[in-house]
Amino acid sequence: MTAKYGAEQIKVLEGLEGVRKRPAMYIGSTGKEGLHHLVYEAVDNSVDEALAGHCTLITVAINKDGSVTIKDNGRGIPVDIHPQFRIPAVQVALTKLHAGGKFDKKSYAISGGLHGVGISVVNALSKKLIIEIKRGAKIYQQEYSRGKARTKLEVIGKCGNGETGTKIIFWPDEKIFSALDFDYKILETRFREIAFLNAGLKISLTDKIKDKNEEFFAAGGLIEFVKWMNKSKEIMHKPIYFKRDVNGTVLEIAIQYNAGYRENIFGFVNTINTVEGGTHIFGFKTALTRVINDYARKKQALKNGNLSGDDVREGITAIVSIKMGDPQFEGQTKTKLGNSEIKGFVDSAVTLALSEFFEENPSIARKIMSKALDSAKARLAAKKAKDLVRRKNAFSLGGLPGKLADCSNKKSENTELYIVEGESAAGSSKQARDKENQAILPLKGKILNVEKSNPVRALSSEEITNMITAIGTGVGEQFNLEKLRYNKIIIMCDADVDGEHIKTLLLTFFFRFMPELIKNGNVFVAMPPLYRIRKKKDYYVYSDKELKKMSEKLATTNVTRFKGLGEMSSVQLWDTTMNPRTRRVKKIFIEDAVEADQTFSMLMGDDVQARKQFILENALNAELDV
Ligand code: 0RA
Repeated sequence: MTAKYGAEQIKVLEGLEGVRKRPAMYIGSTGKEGLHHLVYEAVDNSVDEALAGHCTLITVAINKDGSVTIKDNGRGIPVDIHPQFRIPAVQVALTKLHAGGKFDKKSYAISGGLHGVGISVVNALSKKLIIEIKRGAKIYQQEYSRGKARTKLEVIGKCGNGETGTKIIFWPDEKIFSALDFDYKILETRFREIAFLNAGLKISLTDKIKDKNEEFFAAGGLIEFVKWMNKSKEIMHKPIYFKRDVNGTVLEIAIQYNAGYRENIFGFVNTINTVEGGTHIFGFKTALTRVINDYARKKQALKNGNLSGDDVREGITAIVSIKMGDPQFEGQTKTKLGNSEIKGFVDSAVTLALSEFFEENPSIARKIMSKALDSAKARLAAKKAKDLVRRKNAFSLGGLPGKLADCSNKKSENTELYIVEGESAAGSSKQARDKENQAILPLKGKILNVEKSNPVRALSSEEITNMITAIGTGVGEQFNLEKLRYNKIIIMCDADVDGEHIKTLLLTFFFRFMPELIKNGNVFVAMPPLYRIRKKKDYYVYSDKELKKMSEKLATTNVTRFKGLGEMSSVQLWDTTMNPRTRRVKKIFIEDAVEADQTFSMLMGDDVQARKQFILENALNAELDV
């Protein structure tokens, strides 16, 4: 090859050097999440090929040697010489940043991938990558290392003329990643979601280490998705489904109400879960409220006033999926759809389709309407109850709960609210705390299981109203993040079974009533030590694994197990669990919204069999990571 080739190559490689220098900018992190992001990025390219209508099967394998194989039956990445770069097009895709499938806008109108950085990022962050392409009756292969081609693209064999596809095997670079093990469960969740969102696309996942295999396939697409989400709930009707395609923007919606009280609306844009919502969700909610109000008025079931958004969404499970050309993602985690034209598009499409459905299915329409009317009645009753609580609270300090030991700093920036289980622990933590910035709210044992009670009952429970008032944001439609009174909400419970249960009840409350706080990163769990080792000075130990290590290191067996927080002196409590410089706290985040919803329903709901199964499967990693 000539000097020209070399020069182009250098320009290209500079781009990937940037990826290696700042990997987190491209894949979020270099931990477990980032590692799995490599697989998503590669799979997204195959999903794009499916969205374009050319691919029906994607197979993914976790291999014994630490690599992952992603294979599809699409058209195969083009191998002809790229006119500008004078190297095979596939090599451009693998070595040029942002060159994924998207460099050819004519080929792809729609494209997934959260960061959309493409397959070159996977290449840059792999110590080795092999690509194999079947195209034009030939099999091509090329090998890379850390973003650089190690071989030229070679023909290594023949195949049937109609046989096309792309196969990538990559070995993540241990110089980049702190974690190198792929987790079957994490991949499984995402692939199930992709299969539901792309009716007819089959994704096969194999773990050759654990010897596990599963195929994800949903002929019914979103209809199966809502059924799956409602699988442990009492459903009210068969799913409502419609699809609209206007100038290549495709809207698909599935709705199924259940007998519960919760709202479960999940939005997806080009198969990406828009956790922060956006214009598509806004348009959907607006239309839903309007159609149900209009229907109720027409049936003379609603004389005065209106059903609120919360009323019409009680017990709803819905998926709003949009596939579109140029999505603009906004928000903290870039998961909020910003395109303003989408709001009106979804609003009018849903208004038309849903009113038509109601006309044609009066018995379903009636059930949904009655549920919303019931909810409105309960809402009025709850308002009365809340007013009562508020009046009661007005007698305590500035409307704050009497049990709250507030901090003196009134700005929320550096302040923390400790929610503490038990009287004696609350007592020591009040002595231990930094009064300037740390507030203590004691809890009387177990709070109500909000998963099993209706919102009216939940919101009239004293422990729960105390928390809501102390936190300041309100709940539901009135939730306002700007009113948050503390920067960190820290749940502090004993490190025993009861403590775990209370922790789960509290997390369930936050997940159902203030999910925004979790999404915004304000909710934490304190990690009190399990043991103290006395040897000249005191050492605190936070897990059994650590205990083994420490006792070996200190050559000692002089060990005290803490039975509960209340047993610690205020000095010990401060040193181990509350001092921001020395304590450990765990930030709670929602890895996958659909999965988290299922987990909470199952952990706290009525399906005993499912809960048993979950506990059996998860007994070893009993940590609650939502
Ligand atoms: C650009 C153009 C064409 C296919 C692809 C990219 C493609 C990329 C990937 C990545 C993973 N699997 C893929 N499959 C296809 C189409 C070119 C043509 O017209 O045949």
